Amino acid sequence: MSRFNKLLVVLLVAALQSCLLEAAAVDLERATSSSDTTKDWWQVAQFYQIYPRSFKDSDGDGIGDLQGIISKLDHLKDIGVTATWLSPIFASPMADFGYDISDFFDIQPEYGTLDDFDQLIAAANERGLKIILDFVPNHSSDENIWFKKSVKREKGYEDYYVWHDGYLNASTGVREPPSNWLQAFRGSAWEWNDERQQYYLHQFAVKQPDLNYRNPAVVAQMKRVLTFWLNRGVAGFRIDAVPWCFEVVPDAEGRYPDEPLSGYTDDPDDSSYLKHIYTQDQPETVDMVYQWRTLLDDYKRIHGGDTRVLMVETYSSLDYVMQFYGNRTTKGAQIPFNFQFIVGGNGDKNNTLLNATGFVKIINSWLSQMPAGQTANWVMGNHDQRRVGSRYGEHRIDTMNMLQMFLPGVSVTYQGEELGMTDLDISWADTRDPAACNSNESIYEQFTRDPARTPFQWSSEANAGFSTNSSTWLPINPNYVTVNVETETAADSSHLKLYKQLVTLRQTRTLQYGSTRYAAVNDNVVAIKRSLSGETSYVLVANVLDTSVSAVDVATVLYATGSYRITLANPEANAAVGSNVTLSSLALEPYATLILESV
Ligand SMILES: *[C@@H]1O[C@H](CO)[C@@H](O)[C@H](O)[C@H]1NC(C)=O
Ligand SMILES: *[C@@H]1O[C@H](CO)[C@@H](O)[C@H](O)[C@H]1NC(C)=O
Ligand SMILES: *[C@@H]1O[C@H](CO)[C@@H](O)[C@H](O)[C@H]1NC(C)=O
Ligand SMILES: *[C@@H]1O[C@H](CO)[C@@H](O)[C@H](O)[C@H]1NC(C)=O
Ligand SMILES: *[C@@H]1O[C@H](CO)[C@@H](O)[C@H](O)[C@H]1NC(C)=O
Ligand SMILES: *[C@@H]1O[C@H](CO)[C@@H](O)[C@H](O)[C@H]1NC(C)=O
Ligand SMILES: *[C@@H]1O[C@H](CO)[C@@H](O)[C@H](O)[C@H]1NC(C)=O
Ligand SMILES: CC(=O)N[C@H]1CO[C@H](CO)[C@@H](O)[C@@H]1O
Ligand SMILES: [Ca+2]
Ligand SMILES: [Ca+2]
Repeated sequence: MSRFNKLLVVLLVAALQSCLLEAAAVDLERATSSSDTTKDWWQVAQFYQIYPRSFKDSDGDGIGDLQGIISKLDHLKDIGVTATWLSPIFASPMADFGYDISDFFDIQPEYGTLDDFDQLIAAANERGLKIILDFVPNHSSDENIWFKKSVKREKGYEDYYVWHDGYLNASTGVREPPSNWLQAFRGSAWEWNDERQQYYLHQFAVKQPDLNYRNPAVVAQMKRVLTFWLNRGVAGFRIDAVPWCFEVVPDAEGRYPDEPLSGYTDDPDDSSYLKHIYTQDQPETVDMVYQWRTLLDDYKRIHGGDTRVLMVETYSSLDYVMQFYGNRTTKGAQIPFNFQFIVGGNGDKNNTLLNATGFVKIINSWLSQMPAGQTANWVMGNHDQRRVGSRYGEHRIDTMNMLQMFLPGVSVTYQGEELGMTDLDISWADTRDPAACNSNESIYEQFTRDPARTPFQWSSEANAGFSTNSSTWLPINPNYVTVNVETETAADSSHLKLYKQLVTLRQTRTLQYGSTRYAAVNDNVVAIKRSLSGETSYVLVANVLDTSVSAVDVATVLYATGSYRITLANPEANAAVGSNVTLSSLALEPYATLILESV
């Protein structure tokens, strides 16, 4: 590589309405010589996460399935999606809805068969859509044959999982777990197994024993899993729960060290009670991801076809996350998920009051720390988080889609966000998520992930067109009568219509290759410019607060000269698409977001 991205940070001081505000304008400049004008498919892809259980039910059992997905591929194509990643569809007792895999080489019967999967790949290929699978490396189900063999200490499987005797407490005579480690879903991470007479480690639910990555046979086995699905035509993998893969090596006496208290909570069962310095973010985990990338690249070299991608799920600190991109000598994942819009701001639950400075901090955190030559990505939500409309406020649903599509790099949509689906409060009786079920009726709402997992809303017909069965695995959000694909497609303006326009806009050369400049103009207004020599420039202005603003100058911070007109607007803006604007003096209604183009 003879060129590197040049990062230029400019600090401006702007005097606004009698108070002095500091606004950071950041310019991300790309060299755009001729050899830099082609991008690989994934760099300009519109990714879409399908949560199969809630996408489309084809056989009336109230649960989404592969034939359901096949029947809706035309919809994905219609809205401009080019690649989709599926949450796990592998054989599983469903203790953690597919994140507990009993057979990594087979499909969960309620979702379909390997034949259905082959049909899905063929039908997707016909439409130019790529299918990416969720790879869950950290653990298997306790019903996996590997675990059963390990329990019996069968030859070759003795050390497939992380086993330990624990310790006999001399004063009480009671056996105690090897360390104070906690599982993600409340309580000890160690479970006693009567048959083997040892504890096993499970960083997630009891039914999700951790595989032992210090055993080369496990490493090789998991590579076989990847190759098996590559042979069936997948375009890559999204890797689940990466930070948990490796734990610290035990000391010479075989002891695992206790983790220190975090001070975040007094609840000793809550995983955030401890600082996870020995059970997460170990350096060996990064190297493992590099090895998986090598496997994908080797596969392409041998078998041809398009680049296979790796997407990495990790909520770790940014400097650790950035390591997954690779280092100077070794390639890593193309897409370490950028969760800054989830973990940044005021945290993962409620960003409804976040101001323009907060938004720009989030944007800047990724772009300023991303290594040179890499591609950014923007993930607003997923099946573990509250819906975007519930976290950022319903008035900002379009704004968030506009930001996601306008910012440089890969865009990832969680199913339903294109419709503006919102959280549904789920009663304790209807609660299914183990993270909530392991707690109790008075506190489960803090832990539940069910509200963002309700069935997809296809139409205003019975059961939202999701299923013919009126009893679905999670209840359907009653707002489906207006928030659904059919109604939003027919409407003059809707979240879905705007989403489709954004997908189209994203295909312009400016948005694919252009440089980016962004700033908080004042507490209310985020301004972003995308420009490319010889092409139309675009400017996004978003009033992210519930107060109106007038006479806002975005021209100065963006170095934007010339005339602009409105090309897209959310309904919160009282704006006529096609009309001219004066960048040096804009008026914006509460929550108004505009995309402008140079004329
Ligand atoms: C409808 O779904 C429920 C579970 O939600 C299931 O028990 C029932 O068998 C389903 N009905 C049919 C006809 O499959
Ligand atoms: C042994 O048990 C006692 C009583 O529950 C407890 O206070 C003590 O910390 C335990 N010792 C160890 C080494 O865990
Ligand atoms: C890059 O990562 C590889 C694999 O983990 C490691 O062997 C190598 O030393 C690293 N190189 C640099 C320059 O950090
Ligand atoms: C988020 O916070 C705002 C302002 O405090 C409040 O009005 C809103 O109800 C909260 N939303 C949720 C989902 O907690
Ligand atoms: C805007 O957000 C920033 C960062 O989140 C915060 O420090 C500042 O106090 C906020 N400004 C106002 C007026 O609330
Ligand atoms: C629920 O769990 C919390 C935290 O462990 C506890 O304080 C509370 O008493 C429990 N409530 C019920 C109804 O069990
Ligand atoms: C908008 O601006 C362009 C370029 O300055 C100009 O040609 C056009 O007439 C203007 N349109 C309106 C409606 O003012
Ligand atoms: C976003 C995501 O996929 N989270 C998953 C992380 O891993 C655990 C355990 O496999 C799952 O429960 C989460 O759903
Ligand atoms: Ca079904
Ligand atoms: Ca592990």
